[in-house]
Amino acid sequence: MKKFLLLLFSIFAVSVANCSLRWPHRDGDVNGGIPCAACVILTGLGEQLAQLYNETISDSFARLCKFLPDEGPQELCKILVQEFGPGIIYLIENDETPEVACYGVGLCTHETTETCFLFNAPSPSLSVQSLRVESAIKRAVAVKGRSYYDLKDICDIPVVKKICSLIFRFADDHLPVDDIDGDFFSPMSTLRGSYWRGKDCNDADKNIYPGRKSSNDAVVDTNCNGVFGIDTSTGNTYESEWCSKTLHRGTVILGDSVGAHFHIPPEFATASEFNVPLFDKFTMILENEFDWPMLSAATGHMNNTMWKKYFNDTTPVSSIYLKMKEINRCVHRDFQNLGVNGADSKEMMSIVKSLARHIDIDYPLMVILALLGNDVCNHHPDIEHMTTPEDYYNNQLTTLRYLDTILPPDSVVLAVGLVDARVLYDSLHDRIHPLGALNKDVTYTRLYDFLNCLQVSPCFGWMNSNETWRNRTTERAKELSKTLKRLVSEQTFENFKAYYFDAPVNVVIQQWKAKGGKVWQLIEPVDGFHPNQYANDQISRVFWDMIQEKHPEIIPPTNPYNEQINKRFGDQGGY
Ligand SMILES: *[C@@H]1O[C@H](CO)[C@@H](O)[C@H](O)[C@H]1NC(C)=O
Ligand SMILES: *[C@@H]1O[C@H](CO)[C@@H](O)[C@H](O)[C@H]1NC(C)=O
Ligand SMILES: *[C@@H]1O[C@H](CO)[C@@H](O)[C@H](O)[C@H]1NC(C)=O
Ligand SMILES: *[C@@H]1O[C@H](CO)[C@@H](O)[C@H](O)[C@H]1NC(C)=O
Ligand SMILES: *[C@@H]1O[C@H](CO)[C@@H](O)[C@H](O)[C@H]1NC(C)=O
Ligand SMILES: *[C@@H]1O[C@H](CO)[C@@H](O)[C@H](O)[C@H]1NC(C)=O
Ligand SMILES: [Ca+2]
Ligand SMILES: [Ca+2]
Ligand SMILES: [Ca+2]
Repeated sequence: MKKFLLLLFSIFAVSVANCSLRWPHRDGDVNGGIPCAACVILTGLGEQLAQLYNETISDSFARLCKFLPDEGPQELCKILVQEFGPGIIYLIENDETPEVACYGVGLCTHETTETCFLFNAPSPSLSVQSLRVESAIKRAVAVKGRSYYDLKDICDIPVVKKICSLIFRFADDHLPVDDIDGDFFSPMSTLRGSYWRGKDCNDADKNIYPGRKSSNDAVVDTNCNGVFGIDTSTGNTYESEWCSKTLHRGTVILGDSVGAHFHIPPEFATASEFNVPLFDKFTMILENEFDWPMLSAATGHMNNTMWKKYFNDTTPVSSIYLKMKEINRCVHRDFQNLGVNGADSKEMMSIVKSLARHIDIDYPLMVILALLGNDVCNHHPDIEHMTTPEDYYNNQLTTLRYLDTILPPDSVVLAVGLVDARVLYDSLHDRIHPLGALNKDVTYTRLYDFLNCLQVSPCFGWMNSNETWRNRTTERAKELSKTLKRLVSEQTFENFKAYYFDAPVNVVIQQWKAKGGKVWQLIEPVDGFHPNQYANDQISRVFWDMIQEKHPEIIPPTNPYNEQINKRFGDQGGY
């Protein structure tokens, strides 16, 4: 999944990261890996633009760069076109395919006997194919007069260096980048700021942040929930009158890209939709790691009116956090989304350290621990490399033991099992991917095979045309879910009670099918993998129902003062 994310970075921002981030340092990728995938997809989109605007491929590459935001991404795009353009343009103009052109300039390579194809099928004969590639390499070098840049050093290009360091900063520690007082909460929205964790209402004081226990707040709102001041009719503070008598539980998700709500607007992969305004929020999207936690099933708290062009804006946003706030308005802003793209049980042991909570001075939490599939997805291509039940048990136990050292007493942890993602292939394989919208050439099966050929797929086992693999992946996922259920039943913790839940995604899909819906309607079209906005809304509703039905004791009592709080404090400072 990390690799897949880098692929996106390289495609959309063309803001390619170095190497310590595993790119293009090819650990595991073959045949050119991410640079090859990025080259083929971008060249294919360039070709589509040329077709749409009846222009040369050289003009459409220039057009492509101009769509990107001015700063880094556009510069980098131009540098890459300068470096690789001559060969690619020459080959495309001489009727080669994007794939062959990318082999020609050395971005795709042959580490296996396979040649990786996306838009066009390879020649049926292996030897014809390799002659074609060899000739492309010779011609590309001839037209440039020298061999092509080895992308290994891309972060050494000055304009790229800045982008690289930005990516390193947030890709590794998952903490807000703008956080002056160091309390792990931020007044800024992106870069793990208030879209991810409730906004810091005072970034100059580390004793003021969401979730802090407070029975005072006479003058200052120390927990950023928008409730403060003195009720002159009684002489008491509003916090003590309206908030201190009802159990307060904040909402946290420890999760993966599904928890963080990964979403690439399909327009980004559709040449006919490209225009400058489409990319105007591009920097924000990058700074959010292509995630939309503020619209997610766990911690969503905004509507998508603001991002109309990136979503179907008729789709509602609901979330577990919003339900918790409906019950008790005092929990306003007390949420943290620690979803990390690609996270599995091993990575979670360190991600959990970015949770902001003080065992003595903060309110209890409801923590959702939901790692839905990376333990069976991350590791290609051998079943031996999926997380074993033993490792999974120990990893998850380590995370829970750590939580026990920081969660205030009276917290709860909802441990969620893995999904069965075989539905992805079943419902998508013969559908057309947005990259193929223009010429009806790229099906999901093609895309899956292409990403697997380069070993950069977010999930080798499930996004696979081989049913044996899909079944094996599901088998292991079921074993791991069982393991988690067992763990929760046989371990006890000091400060919280743990509960096991089956993944609500599975239930959402069953219900949708029962209503006559098609599964693809719930899936992100570009990655063909994640639940979309509509599904996120359903997930939060279904999960809430599951909690109410199976363990109603998890849900705190309703605050009888909600209406008064609403009347006096309105939106409580918003988000
Ligand atoms: C890029 O990778 C190389 C080797 O992997 C490393 O020495 C260098 O410091 C990295 N550059 C950045 C900006 O991290
Ligand atoms: C495309 O452009 C070429 C030359 O610029 C012109 O001859 C041709 O008629 C154009 N085709 C279409 C469909 O506009
Ligand atoms: C969406 O949020 C904005 C700002 O918070 C608000 O003004 C608007 O009414 C909301 N739209 C819908 C449809 O709820
Ligand atoms: C948006 O979603 C609604 C219902 O969720 C659906 O009826 C409609 O067709 C969707 N619109 C687009 C453009 O996908
Ligand atoms: C599917 O994968 C399995 C395991 O690698 C392999 O044994 C089998 O031959 C493959 N089936 C097809 C149809 O390629
Ligand atoms: C995969 O699993 C399904 C359902 O469990 C089963 O019907 C099918 O035969 C299995 N296929 C293979 C190749 O194992
Ligand atoms: Ca802060
Ligand atoms: Ca603060
Ligand atoms: Ca307060």
